[in-house]
Amino acid sequence: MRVTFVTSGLEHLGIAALSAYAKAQGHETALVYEPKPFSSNSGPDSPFFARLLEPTPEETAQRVIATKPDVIAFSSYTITHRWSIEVARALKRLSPTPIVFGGPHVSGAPEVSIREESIDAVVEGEGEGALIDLLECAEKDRFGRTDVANTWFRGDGATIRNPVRPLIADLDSLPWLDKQIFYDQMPAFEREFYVISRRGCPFRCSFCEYSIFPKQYPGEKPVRRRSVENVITELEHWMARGNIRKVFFWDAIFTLDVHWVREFAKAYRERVGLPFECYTHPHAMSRDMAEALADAGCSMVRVGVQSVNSDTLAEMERKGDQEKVRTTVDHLHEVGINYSLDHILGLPGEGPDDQKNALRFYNEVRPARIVVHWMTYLPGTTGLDRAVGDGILTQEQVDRILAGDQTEGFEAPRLVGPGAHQRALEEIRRLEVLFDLLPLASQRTITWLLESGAYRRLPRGMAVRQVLALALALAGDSATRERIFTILGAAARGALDTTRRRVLPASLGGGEALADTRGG
Ligand code: B12
Ligand code: SF4
Repeated sequence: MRVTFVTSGLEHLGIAALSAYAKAQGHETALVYEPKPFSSNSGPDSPFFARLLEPTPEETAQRVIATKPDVIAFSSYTITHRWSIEVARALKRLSPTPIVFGGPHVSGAPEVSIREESIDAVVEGEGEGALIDLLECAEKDRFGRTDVANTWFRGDGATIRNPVRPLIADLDSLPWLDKQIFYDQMPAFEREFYVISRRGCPFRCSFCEYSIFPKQYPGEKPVRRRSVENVITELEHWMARGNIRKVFFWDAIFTLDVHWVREFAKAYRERVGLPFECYTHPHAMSRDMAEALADAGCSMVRVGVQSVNSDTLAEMERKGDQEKVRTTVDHLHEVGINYSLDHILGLPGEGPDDQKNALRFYNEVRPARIVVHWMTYLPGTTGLDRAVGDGILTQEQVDRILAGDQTEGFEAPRLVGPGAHQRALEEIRRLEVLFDLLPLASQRTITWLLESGAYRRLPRGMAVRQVLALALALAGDSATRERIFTILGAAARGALDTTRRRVLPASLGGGEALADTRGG
């Protein structure tokens, strides 16, 4: 059987995992990847350029059909779900091939997602086993069975929900990710090698996808990790091609087990030796851990801070406080590792004063970068469940989020009404630029901008933030530069491909001819 995956945005490790697994079980795979650089929330977003230079759902559907799939598979994020549905609808107008959806969005809202007529099956949770079962029971225009574990179907009149199968306990038993499926189309992705050494997270922050876990997998152990040998051998294999400049470990928290990290450090330093970046949590960092990371040659650690207000963190069921962050960055500073801090704006109950406190604190600890997100209410999370009761969202807004319709407005700032809330949000938006500026400006400049109120006169908006991000990349370490160049490279390549497909006849490499060469 041949499964064609359809995705947009950046490299997708879940699809690479599923593709490798399907191939190992004797199936064929193809990928239709649309960079969508101007609307993916991951690069230089612009509705004008998106309309001009990005493919329409119909164009993407044509590319999918050209790969001659037996099953079509989408992986949805909340921000990409609407686009995925539009492509799925265009596909159904062209062909009855079964369409299956998986990924974080539908995992968080399976009962709503399966109501969409263009979707034949929705997979929740870990997808390897379910995908293989679905491939094996795929017939010409339908799935022949509806008892596939992890999978939701539309029955006659009622929704069919199947239980989830146990999580894969031994990650070493899985094949390495099929990275080639992305590199064939976007060679720049190989420069920064994305890898995961573990699945799952022990924590349950209410704004995070992992808060769904106890509901979805009651009684299961969430965190599983590959052996050091398995990870290092994979890296050696890819390094031999000579294209990787840097490695990024996307584990939710890389630093959970100091014994594993020590063993990893020795092997990584001796056999890989490339700079790498990873995530930590303030409750998962110690002096020993920082030393082990330094020993391995770690170039940057991303620290999930999110808020410096202990009450907010407690409210979000997130462990940690300002002191834990301080000791974390002290450890990293002492061993000479750069750190970047993740911060969330618009958390429930937080106003401009909380952001000013955060800025004062960040200005003391002086990170190399601050990654700022607005609070997002994601399907299935405990944060979304509570938002209606707490008066933050209306039921109608929740319904739109679950359906993937509120593709932008599911972020906090666009959800509150007029009045004091609106004024507070305006002020937070003015402060936002200081988070981007902080690593580039001196401590005194930031203090002056913040305490004198001069930050209110700074230019702001997405364009300013993007210019600052570019400036930071150019001024910062080579790792950050690599990421920016990869994203810009994806933007250029995506725009070029769409233009070529529209302008050139098939005989000169446009239209369907291009679609054919890029599938598989
Ligand atoms: C690594 C990572 C990234 C990486 C790589 C993306 C990727 N998916 O590989 C990068 C940096 C590119 C990234 C970007 C973003 N991310 Co991210 N990312 C993660 C992270 C930390 C780990 C994902 C991972 O690699 N898991 C391991 C792989 C093997 O598992 P998986 O992708 O979940 O896939 C498995 C199952 O979900 C399922 N499955 C998935 N798809 C399908 C499809 C089918 C057909 C089937 C059958 C099964 C199936 O089977 C897979 C194998 O078991 C998660 C955290 C989390 N809780 O998962 C967030 C997470 C997925 N990201 C998230 C978000 C919001 C984003 C961004 C939108 C952020 C932003 N604003 O820019 C962007 C989206 C960019 C884009 N459009 O491409 C959210 C998604 C929530 C949601 N409901 O949409 C998560 C859940 C974090 C959170 N906030 O809770 N991310
Ligand atoms: S620690 Fe990070 S990955 Fe784990 S639940 Fe909290 S936000 Fe999610």
